[in-house]
Amino acid sequence: MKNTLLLMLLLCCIQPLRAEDGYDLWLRYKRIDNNALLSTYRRTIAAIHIAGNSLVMDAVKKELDQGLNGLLQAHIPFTNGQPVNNTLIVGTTSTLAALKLFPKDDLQQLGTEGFRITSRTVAGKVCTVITANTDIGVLYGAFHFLRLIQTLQPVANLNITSTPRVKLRLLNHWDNLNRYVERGYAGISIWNWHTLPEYIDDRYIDYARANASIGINGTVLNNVNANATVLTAPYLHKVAALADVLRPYGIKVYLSARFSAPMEIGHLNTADPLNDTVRQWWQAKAKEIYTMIPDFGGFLVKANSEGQPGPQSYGRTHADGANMLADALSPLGGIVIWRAFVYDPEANDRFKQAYDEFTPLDGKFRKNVLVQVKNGPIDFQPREPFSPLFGAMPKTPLMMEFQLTQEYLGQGTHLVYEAPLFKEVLDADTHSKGKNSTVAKIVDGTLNDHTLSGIAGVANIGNERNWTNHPFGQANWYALGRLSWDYSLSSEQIASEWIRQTFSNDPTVVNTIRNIMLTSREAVVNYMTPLGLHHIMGNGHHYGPAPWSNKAPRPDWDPVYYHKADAKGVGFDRTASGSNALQQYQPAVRQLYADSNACSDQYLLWFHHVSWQHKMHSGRTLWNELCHKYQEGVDSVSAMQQQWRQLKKHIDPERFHQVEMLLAIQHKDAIWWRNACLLYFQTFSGMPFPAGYEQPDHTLGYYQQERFPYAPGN
Ligand code: GCW
Repeated sequence: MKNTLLLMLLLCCIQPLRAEDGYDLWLRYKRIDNNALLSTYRRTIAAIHIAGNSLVMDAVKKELDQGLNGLLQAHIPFTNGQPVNNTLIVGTTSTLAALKLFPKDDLQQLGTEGFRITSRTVAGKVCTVITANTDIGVLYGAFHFLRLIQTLQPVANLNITSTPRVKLRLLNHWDNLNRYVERGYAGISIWNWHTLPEYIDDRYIDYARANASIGINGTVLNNVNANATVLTAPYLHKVAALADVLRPYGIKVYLSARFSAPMEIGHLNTADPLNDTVRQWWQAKAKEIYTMIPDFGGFLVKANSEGQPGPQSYGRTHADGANMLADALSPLGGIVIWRAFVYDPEANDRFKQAYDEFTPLDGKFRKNVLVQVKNGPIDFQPREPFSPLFGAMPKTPLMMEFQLTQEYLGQGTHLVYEAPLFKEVLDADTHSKGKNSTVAKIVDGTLNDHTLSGIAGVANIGNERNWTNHPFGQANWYALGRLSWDYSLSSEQIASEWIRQTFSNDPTVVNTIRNIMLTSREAVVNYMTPLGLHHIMGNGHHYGPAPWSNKAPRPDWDPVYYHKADAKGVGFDRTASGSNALQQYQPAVRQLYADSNACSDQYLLWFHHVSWQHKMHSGRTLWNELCHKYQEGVDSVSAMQQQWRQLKKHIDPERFHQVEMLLAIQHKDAIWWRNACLLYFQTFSGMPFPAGYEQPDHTLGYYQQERFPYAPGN
């Protein structure tokens, strides 16, 4: 009897690893599994006092309630009166004014979104204060405070001040109105346009919470390959309903605007940006939007790119187009984000196109226009040098566009942690105003004194239960938000935070997963496109390798255009003897890349066509180095698998098994990439695989005849 009782008691105390479906993202708020810390936290937060009434403050209250009750497994009372000892006091500088906590000017530096969290004595009681100039700042502070607890940080003696470095921190959804997501690998769109505006899916609210928790403050709801229907009244009502849900979380909505909308839904016979009727149409449209959505963010525009309409169809420039929309939006407080993703099949090097088209327009855009530039000159490859536009348009605020959805990075089945990629670009020195003119300082506006600044991530979110399909896709969403808020955070720190909140604070779990994450980006570079190869993926779907492809409707959609392999060697000569794209960089940057013997391996084939016998820094020939790198990529994935397996007893079975299966796909794909690419390049190099290397198990012909007509996202 006694034994049975003991056993029952024991069973109650053991917390089994419950199946988790990933829906809660990094906001799981599970009980703190460190008892000593748990009691400390409980002691430090004995009551909560929330000052202020608004939808935002309701969200603050709800989140703290849910978060603290979950993490501390204690019901913490809300108080209204004088603070007692260990009260968490939460409010704005005005709602807390009576407590005379801070000298007035002291908080001005927090601006409209920053926050402060301090431990201090209030009316003789030891308290923790979360404050900001605005309700939204308070919400960000509340999320930060919850993150401290979730990641087991001390919450006594706090003195934290935090403000965002970048003003617009946006997601770009490439979601179509029929819910198909272009380059989406996580199901269909979360926006259920058919049931809006009446039906508000809980997911919209959880989406808002997740974004607010990492500081994302805007979302472009629809694809840049835009459908004008979203600008019609019935759809604007749906957009307004989403705006209402997102507003209490500080998230503004934006729309991708189709440039030819005046013709398609306005029945005009032109969309010429200098035509008065067209201009009036956009002005009226803007007013209509703002009557429904008073805090509407503005328009994102893809124009004269990949078949999209634009001002050039009327002999006008990108600036003419952007300014027309900017003029319609500026009296209402809206902005235009005009994309610089343009390229022309006639040009001799796609690399150069955006720079050639946009730099002459520097200084010609209205004050409420940002030009949004992809991180690299081509298209979201595993590794690209920074786009030469950064540093070349000092009079224009340039917004960064990263891609969270892994179009060229293994899509929904490969584990690739992108923070190191983002950081590599942000930290790159453009030398545009002397040394230390980093891309980050251009993007945050400080280098050229712009007040508008922004970073966008092409969303990897869909209606999959866990949002991103690959559980580790969530980390890229998380990293985008955290880095947009503060790009000085390290990839390691962001990974640790994410792991602790998403999986566990157990040091074995944190260290092992962080290792996996931090090696994953270099792994994908190595097994797909080492040494500066780029864009050699299958046409259209962009999933697997197809370096042999040479039959696309446009030469610049074909891999052979980018690698230029022949009997002499491989790589794209972008020096003075080739396309001279290097000329678009400052001399100090040019110098890094101009000499094929000095250029770092990472960028070698981006800028040079080098012989198969070329001597690499390692002492190997280029051919042997290529073999070595592809193998290294495969080996890294094996190592990732091995490390993951060690976590079996530490991770809930559902997510453990899911990641295990996905890593197996990634490993198989890495081998596929290695074999297909090396067999193909071998037809030019004519050199044998180095001794001891795994030999391909199929012929080149086998890989070439494979077809993937139903690859997702295409
Ligand atoms: O990367 C390419 C994609 C297109 C995308 C385009 C863009 C939305 O293959 O699907 O279109 O870039 O960024 O506009």
